[in-house]
Amino acid sequence: MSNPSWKIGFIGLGLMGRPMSLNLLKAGHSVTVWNRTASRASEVVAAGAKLAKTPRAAAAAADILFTIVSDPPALEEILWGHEGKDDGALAGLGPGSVYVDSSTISPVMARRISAACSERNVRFLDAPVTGGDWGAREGNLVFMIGGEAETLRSIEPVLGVMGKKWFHLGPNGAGQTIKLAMNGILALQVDAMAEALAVVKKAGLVEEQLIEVMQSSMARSGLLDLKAPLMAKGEYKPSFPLRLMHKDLGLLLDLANQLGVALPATAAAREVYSYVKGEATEDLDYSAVMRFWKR
Ligand code: NA7
Repeated sequence: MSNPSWKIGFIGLGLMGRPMSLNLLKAGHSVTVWNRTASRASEVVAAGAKLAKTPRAAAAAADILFTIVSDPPALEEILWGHEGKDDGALAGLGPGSVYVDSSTISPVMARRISAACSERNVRFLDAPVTGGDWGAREGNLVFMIGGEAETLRSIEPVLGVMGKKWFHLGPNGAGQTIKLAMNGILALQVDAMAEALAVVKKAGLVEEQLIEVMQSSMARSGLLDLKAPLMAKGEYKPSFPLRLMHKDLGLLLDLANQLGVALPATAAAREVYSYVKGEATEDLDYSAVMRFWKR
């Protein structure tokens, strides 16, 4: 059970942040939220959260601040604020507080945030998550953590409200590195499934039978369980949006480039994700990569 006397700031109430903050409220924490589109905070405010006027105010109200927003530019705006306004979250964080970012961003940015936090005597963890919106609702997320082990230990009870597992993976940036590597595998797996399903369909066979055979083989996986039947049916309600997977593939390719590692399969898959993203008129799950073949 987490200590309900902790004051928590929570920035970013999207598909992931909304259920995560609701779980913190359910556990009895005092939660102050901020979201760019204030109307999307109404469910969380109705559940007992206070609504801050700026990211800075949400940070100032917190012993522990969480952020989970789309991408590096969004986080940059939230942390450093708008020019001349001094409304960024970093300016609000008090000495001794803990800041946890669960967005998926670059490891380089995670280290830049860590340096900015050190200057303010704030302890920072990069803590991206896996588990999708279902995991966020059920409090079943898995956190991949970079930063000081001691800082992680101090917030474990709070993580336990939103997640079932966390891994300490190294210094700041390590959580993001593992997350990007993992998402590279997921993106390739789904892309490979889409290719195979397209062949089976064109051959006049039943797509679901490929899934059934695979689930009886060494290739069986949870991903196949979740995504393949929806891909066969053409149902792509976002659980992990394709636009975010596309962003992560870009971040992974940048990281590999910095490290001097060639990722030819990832580069090819990103082209397919780019195509589907470019054609989409609605928000889609990343399994909609299937649309490249089912046009
Ligand atoms: P969503 O559902 O797209 O939510 C994104 C959140 O980020 C949402 O709160 C947005 O606010 C916020 N956002 C986006 N751009 C900005 C800018 N420029 N400034 C401030 N806030 C912004 O994403 P998920 O919840 O699925 O995923 C979040 C992260 O976890 C992401 O990094 C994934 O890769 C993993 P809005 O409501 O649109 O005003």
